[in-house]
Amino acid sequence: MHVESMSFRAFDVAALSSWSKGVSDKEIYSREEQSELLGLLENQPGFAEFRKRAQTAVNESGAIIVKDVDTDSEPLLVALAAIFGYVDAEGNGFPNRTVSEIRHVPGKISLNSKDNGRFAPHTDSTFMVKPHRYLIMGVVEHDPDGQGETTLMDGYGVLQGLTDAEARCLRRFRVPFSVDGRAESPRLAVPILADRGGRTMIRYRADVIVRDALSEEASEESWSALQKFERLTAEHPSVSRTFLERGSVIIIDNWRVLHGRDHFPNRSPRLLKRLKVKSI
Ligand SMILES: O=C(O)CCC(=O)C(=O)O
Ligand SMILES: [Fe+2]
Repeated sequence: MHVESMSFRAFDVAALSSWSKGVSDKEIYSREEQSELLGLLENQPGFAEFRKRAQTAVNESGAIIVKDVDTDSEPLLVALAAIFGYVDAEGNGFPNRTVSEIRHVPGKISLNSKDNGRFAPHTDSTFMVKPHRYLIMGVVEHDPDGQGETTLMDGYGVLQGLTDAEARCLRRFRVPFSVDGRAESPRLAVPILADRGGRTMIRYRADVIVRDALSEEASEESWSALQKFERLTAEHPSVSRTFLERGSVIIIDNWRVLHGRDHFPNRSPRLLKRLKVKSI
């Protein structure tokens, strides 16, 4: 898939830095704080066009990359994410935060966000009744050896590989997703495909499916539709790879595009900040 990139350099973000001066980064940014931050961007000349172009590109291709962002500033990341809706702390890290860190925490029992292994293409918030609409990740530090590349896959391309009958099955067959893939954790049994606002919403993350709880009563047809979907996401040729450098922010339509990343070394300084946006 093709991912457009745009520069953020045109904007003077001094107003945002002074907003945050004296305020240390917050765990939760309220709605009021989010609109105040977005308001500071809205005052910038040229911002209306930037916003329009960014929204159009995300709606058309499913993802964009914004370059030259001061990713050290959390308020700026919040303002950028707020273009797309309410920036939600629920379901963003443990404990929940408006801005959550993705970095390797050695010795931690592997939840992928705290791990350095390969992360297969997936959507985020699979365990939520209504998964987040957009996912925003800002690169604070990239891996100096160029490892930990980002992979992106257009889910609509994957759907084209399914027959109508298979797609119908996946709209019915309930798949149990748990928060961390463990059978004893809270889980939600939901279909991989759903209709939301006139379009198909895709929900899929292989490593948190509780395989033992997949209904044995499911029809042969449902099983083979799931297997086909899993094979397509594992091998789909439309996967694109991008190395995101420090200062890049990727904005992803989380109902459509699957994202993942490659393995990176143990002591890598790689650090991303993740924000999740609710649909408006
Ligand atoms: O490390 C990355 O690039 C992506 C991490 C990710 O997809 C996640 O934490 O859900
Ligand atoms: Fe993710």
